[in-house]
Amino acid sequence: METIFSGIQPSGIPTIGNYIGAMKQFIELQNSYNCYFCIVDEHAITVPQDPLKLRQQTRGLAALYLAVGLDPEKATIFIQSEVSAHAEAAWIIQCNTTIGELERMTQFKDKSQKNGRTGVSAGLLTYPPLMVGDIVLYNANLVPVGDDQKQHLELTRDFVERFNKRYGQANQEILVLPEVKIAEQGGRVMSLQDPTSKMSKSDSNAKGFISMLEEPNIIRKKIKSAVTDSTGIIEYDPENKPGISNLLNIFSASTGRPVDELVEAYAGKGYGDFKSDLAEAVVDLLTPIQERYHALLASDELDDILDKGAEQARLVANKTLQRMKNAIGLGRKPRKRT
Ligand code: ATP
Ligand code: LTN
Repeated sequence: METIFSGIQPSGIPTIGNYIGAMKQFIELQNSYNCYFCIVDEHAITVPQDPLKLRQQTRGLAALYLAVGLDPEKATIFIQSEVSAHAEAAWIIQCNTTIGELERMTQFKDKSQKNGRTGVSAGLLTYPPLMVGDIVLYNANLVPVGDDQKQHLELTRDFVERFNKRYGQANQEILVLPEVKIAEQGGRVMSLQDPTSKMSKSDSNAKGFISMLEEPNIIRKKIKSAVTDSTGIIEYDPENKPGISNLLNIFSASTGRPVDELVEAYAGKGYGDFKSDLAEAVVDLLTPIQERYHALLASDELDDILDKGAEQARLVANKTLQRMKNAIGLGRKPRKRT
């Protein structure tokens, strides 16, 4: 069975963008792959976080993983900082990655442009190696992510090829070369207020995103005020009509109804009707998830699952880390495993 790894940062409450682009794929894939789904809290601290809130969001994200339908019997669910191999591997990877490669990452360019290069943490620049570590430690073959992570996956593949070439013995690869897997539809859910930029949980304008824990009335309000255009015609044309096309994508991903079918069903109808049906579809999608989420947060079950998950993750991650250390000559002598 092939292996999958993916992670979400507890840097806020996940949005329907995270659900459609990432979590929805996780649920489908857990039946046919050996899966590791991580709450990547070490990634979240590349920007300042309030300690209390970070803890709540970390536990909350774990509860959401379960609430959307991830099954701890099928997938290993764990918190990144509870497996120390991640931070160790990231150091080795940083030392085998150039500053030039990291400075080319669009996510770094965007985030550092907003705050000025000297005002952002060094971690914001060196965070892709931490992500590379996440993936290689579990020997992942496939990484399901949203469209915005493509470039980081390319960096991961470049790293693996370079590392294997530099340190591998003849025909013996140290690390597995992973492939990216982008959702066929909904790999890039756009902001409701600016449909040319990605929906983001850390957007300062809360009207731009719908969080997965949003109350029904707020969901209705946000969808009602979503930016569209003045033509009033419901058609799928992301280039010229990004607003309505984004709403069509969200509608389709929330209900499983193909975009074409929705376009046909709403032919001749106005944006008002469309938006109110879409709002109900999103409410129907999120309500049962929210109910399960609240029940899980109040139970002991969650911590037991995460303890077990970290234990399982450590076993695999430590083995790979030891393989990396052995290959590059760290320590007095090669060891079999820790
Ligand atoms: P932030 O918005 O705080 O910068 P983020 O939501 O982009 O963070 P993560 O929480 O790490 O970052 O994202 C987790 C997963 O969700 C990744 O696979 C990412 O590609 C995906 N994702 C995030 N936003 C979207 C979106 N708008 N559409 C589709 N997928 C998304
Ligand atoms: N960098 C990603 C989150 C992330 C991830 C990973 C995704 C961290 N480690 C490993 C897939 C695999 C982000 O910012 N969205």
